[in-house]
Amino acid sequence: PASRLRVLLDMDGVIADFEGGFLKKYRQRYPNDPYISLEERRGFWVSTQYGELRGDLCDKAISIWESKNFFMELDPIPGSVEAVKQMAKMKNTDVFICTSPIKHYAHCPYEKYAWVERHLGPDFLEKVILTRDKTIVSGDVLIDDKPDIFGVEPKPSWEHILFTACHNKHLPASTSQRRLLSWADDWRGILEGKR
Ligand code: BVP
Repeated sequence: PASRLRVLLDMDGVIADFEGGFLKKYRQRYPNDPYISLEERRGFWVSTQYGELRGDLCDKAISIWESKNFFMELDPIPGSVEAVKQMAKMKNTDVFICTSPIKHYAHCPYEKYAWVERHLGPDFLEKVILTRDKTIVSGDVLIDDKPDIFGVEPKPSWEHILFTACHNKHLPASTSQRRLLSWADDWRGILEGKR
């Protein structure tokens, strides 16, 4: 029997534009405070870099993604919706969205489901995995923009494909980590290579 390929897709930074949504709402809410352009972003944690810019900006950054409608109103990453829908229609392929909600749970988990329903359709609600530890989820590939993904499982079953984002594009080419540069890049080739 042909074995199926299981693909895990991160949400923020891979299918939903967390960085762009953050910067837009941060500048609207704090127009008189300094900000970090997407070109200047370094490191996965937005809050850390804002805290380094000025101490009080860490909490101000956090206030943005803890606000109602932040996750709901994120734009899709260019090409993501079409790619995910095409991927899910491929033969012998199971696609899941594997995303870590923030610990301030008032809005984020609900809005992530609502975003998936709105942009990918109600059938995709079956495919949502909310977890703070992706290492315990099994799969063949995990496409994620976070460079370091750790948890209780020291040997996750998936190969991590690093999705290029403003905060990771300057990292030195790693021998162990392959990249997907964008949704215009050859994601089909990566999947075929894993079968
Ligand atoms: O829900 C997102 C946003 C949040 O962490 C989660 C990352 O999930 P994955 O992309 O790994 O699935 N988040 C939180 C902070 C700071 C918290 Br204090 C941040 O700087 N960046 C960030 O993405």
